[in-house]
Amino acid sequence: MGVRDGIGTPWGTRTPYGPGQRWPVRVDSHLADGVAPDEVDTWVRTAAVLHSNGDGMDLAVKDGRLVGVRGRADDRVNHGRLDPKDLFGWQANNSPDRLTTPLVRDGQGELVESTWDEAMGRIVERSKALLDDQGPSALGFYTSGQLFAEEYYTLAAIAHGAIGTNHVDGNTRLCTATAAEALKESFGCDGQPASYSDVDHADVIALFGHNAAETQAVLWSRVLDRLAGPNPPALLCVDPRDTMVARAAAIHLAPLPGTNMALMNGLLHEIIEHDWVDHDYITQHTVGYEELVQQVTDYPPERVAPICGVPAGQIRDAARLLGQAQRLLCTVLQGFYQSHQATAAAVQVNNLNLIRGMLGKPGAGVLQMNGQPTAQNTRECGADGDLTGFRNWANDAHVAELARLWNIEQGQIPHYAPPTHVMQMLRYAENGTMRLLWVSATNPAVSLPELTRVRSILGQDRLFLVVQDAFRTETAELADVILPAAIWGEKTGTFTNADRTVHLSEKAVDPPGQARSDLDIWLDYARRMDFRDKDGEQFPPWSEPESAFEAWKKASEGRPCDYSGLSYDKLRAVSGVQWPCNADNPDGTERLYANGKFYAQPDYCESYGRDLITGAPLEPTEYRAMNPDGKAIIKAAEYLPPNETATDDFPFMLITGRTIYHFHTRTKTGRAPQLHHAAPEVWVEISAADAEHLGIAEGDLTQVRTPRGQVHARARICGIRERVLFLPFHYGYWDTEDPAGRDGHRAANELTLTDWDPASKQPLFKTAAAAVTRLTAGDGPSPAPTTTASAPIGTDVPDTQGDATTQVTERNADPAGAAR
Ligand SMILES: Nc1nc2c(c(=O)[nH]1)N[C@H]1C(S)=C(S)[C@@H](COP(=O)(O)OP(=O)(O)OC[C@H]3O[C@@H](n4cnc5c(=O)[nH]c(N)nc54)[C@H](O)[C@@H]3O)O[C@H]1N2
Ligand SMILES: Nc1nc2c(c(=O)[nH]1)N[C@H]1C(S)=C(S)[C@@H](COP(=O)(O)OP(=O)(O)OC[C@H]3O[C@@H](n4cnc5c(=O)[nH]c(N)nc54)[C@H](O)[C@@H]3O)O[C@H]1N2
Ligand SMILES: [Mo]
Repeated sequence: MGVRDGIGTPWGTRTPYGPGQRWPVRVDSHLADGVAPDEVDTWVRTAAVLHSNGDGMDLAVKDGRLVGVRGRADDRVNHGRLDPKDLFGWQANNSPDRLTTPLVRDGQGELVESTWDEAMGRIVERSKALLDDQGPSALGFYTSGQLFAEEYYTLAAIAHGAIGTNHVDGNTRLCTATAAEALKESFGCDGQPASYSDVDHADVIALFGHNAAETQAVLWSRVLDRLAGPNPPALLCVDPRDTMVARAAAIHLAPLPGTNMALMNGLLHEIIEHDWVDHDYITQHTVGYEELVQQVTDYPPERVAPICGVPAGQIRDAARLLGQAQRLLCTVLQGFYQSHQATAAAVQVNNLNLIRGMLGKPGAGVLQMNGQPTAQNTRECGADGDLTGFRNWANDAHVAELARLWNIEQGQIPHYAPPTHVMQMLRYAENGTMRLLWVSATNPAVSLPELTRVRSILGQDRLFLVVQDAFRTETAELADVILPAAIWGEKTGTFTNADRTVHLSEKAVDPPGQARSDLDIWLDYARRMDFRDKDGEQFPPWSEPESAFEAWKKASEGRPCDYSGLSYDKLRAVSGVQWPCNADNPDGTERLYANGKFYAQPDYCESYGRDLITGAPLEPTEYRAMNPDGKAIIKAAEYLPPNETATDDFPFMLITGRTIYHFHTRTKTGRAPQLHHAAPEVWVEISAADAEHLGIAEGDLTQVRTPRGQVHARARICGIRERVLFLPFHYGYWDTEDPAGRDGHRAANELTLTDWDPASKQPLFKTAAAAVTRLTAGDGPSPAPTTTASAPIGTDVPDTQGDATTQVTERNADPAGAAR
């Protein structure tokens, strides 16, 4: 047993292990000051909700309140470990800032406390009027990657089924739309091929635009433990910043933002040229290889090097590492998904594993990572522009099946076009065809691009905005009705992490005041709207979490994301089960495609795919002709320069992203003192050469500008590549004096642009041209953490560390009781 500073040492003590060995257990726990372990009344089962890793954990409850957390030793994902956000973030549940009653606008336009009857009454009245006057398309729903499967399935049934609007999306559009799209393009269907346990076997792990050290900190601990053990894997890092991943890597490629596609074509060029290719696998299990060979002929390293700003020799070295790997695990995340040519580039990582035959066996596979804890469920349940159960909106038989399941007319489920993506929904709200927008568990007034525009659209009088949240966010300030939500720890439901692991999260404490679960709120809405199925029965027919889960199981049966073999009781007995879990796979499924069979048959696939450059959907007949036998699809694409590139006025490329201590718009982590103090304010990362050139010193206040706006941030001089700036996007305005905040000069999305990937429709948060100038001298170093990618180059910056309240207990458990 040991004690560590949970802030200063975020990855904890190493527990080294070798290839093929079981990752040792290390149970992390943290209890509120003054609470001893034997004073805890109950420990309640859940998993982490401040990232997609799905770390199994228990919540400590005392006197009806949360008082701490402990990792689960028997959990297949984390083997007991927890990251800083999980160790301290639960305190937000207890915050005095929680919403406890509904709020509505009074005659003066002020938000005032109200009752559920009044608030729901207003929503129902407006919904009915709009349905009568304009029809279902006047209503839109914008949800999250942070609710439970039961809740998404309910929303999907209400929105797609009962109401029949096509305007349903999740913030997963900003997050993992490209993951889903890339998987559909290559494998015909969403679903991660690989498993986290592949880290235990891989000899090469390649991270593409994925700062796992900060964003999946426990997964990173697993990698660090492999690196500390015998026969460690070699890492490849592709990221313009000097992240902890980059520092641990054998090879670090730092491409200019927006050039991933060129780099991938260069790597594939080398791999094909050296014939590091599994021809048998390609012949038996794929279509499209010849086009890839043709396409990448034009991308020798010498051509790619100046585009990416990466030396040709480094590209060759990286290709050799990838090409000669015996067990290659690749992960991809926002450095690809939110960058230029997102889907096209992410698909090339799938191609890499396909042509190397690196799929479905221990240590070999692809993780098109998720970000949010429950993003996988938004997609599976169909709350985001996918159809429930990975059904294909362009396949009438799939729509008919869904209509039978819901016992409604097929024509009621809109499928004339792909479901509307959120950027398009904004446009409909802007031009007035969408009049009611119901936002749940997301904060678009901070997280969507080009905030001036977002605020003006959401703030319009003619748009009836409903915001369902636990806190009075920047978005809530614009609402007509605010509904107080119960959150994680206060309600029961299931969710699924990035490697298909399903966890049950049980209610530990009551929600504050009158707050209610999202499930209860939507079912209440359905009853008040009096939605009925074909037989006049109330719809949806379920009434609480477990019956919703049973209904979802039926909807998923026979589909790739098959939950039919799961139950709440099973999830109480086993800590984490990977789907598909059904009669054939009662214990779940570790890896997809182990047999070289894909979910890509024309009658079964989730999508017929799109043109990677234009985004145009393929016709069913085109797909059938291309891939009659349902093999994996190798899709090639050319590199195109970004739409916005550096100019004389805006000579930098601006990227945005995360730090380990905060989650998104900080509604939770900003209210945990330990996390707040570790990274209290926005900063901007700049290279030493650029800083010197511009006369900027560590801690100076700067202005970062793009054609959309400006942000004021203190400079952190660090290892980012030259001509690139990085801003964390966590800092909105709720905790500033002025709710419009520093005259609107703090949130990174003041600067980002209204543009998205043609295939996945994911906005580009990581490719924009910007300028930076010094405003005033600093009075000390910038508030950026020193433990992470923002580590300073100078040594006179004090280390980021915790205090008496950040102690974390580590216990190395006896292997007998250990995780599988
Ligand atoms: N601590 C923490 N963890 C989180 C979250 C959080 O808010 N905080 N959020 C969760 C969610 S929802 C998500 S989606 C994930 C995101 O997890 P990540 O994708 O790992 O995080 P980001 O910081 O958004 O971006 C990753 C990296 O992309 C690099 N990058 C930027 N532009 C480019 C480019 O053009 N090419 C390449 N190759 N790289 C580029 C950046 O330098 C950055 O280091 O994290 C999840 N985990
Ligand atoms: N510039 C830039 N912008 C980005 C990104 C970036 O890298 N750069 N990343 C994008 C990505 S990947 C993501 S995922 C988004 C995240 O962006 P958002 O989703 O807007 O961020 P969050 O702060 O997580 O907002 C979630 C909200 O849900 C509330 N909430 C939590 N649990 C519950 C619940 O159970 N019920 C209800 N009703 N509410 C709940 C929280 O209080 C919070 O207000 O940001 C995107 N925006
Ligand atoms: Mo995300």
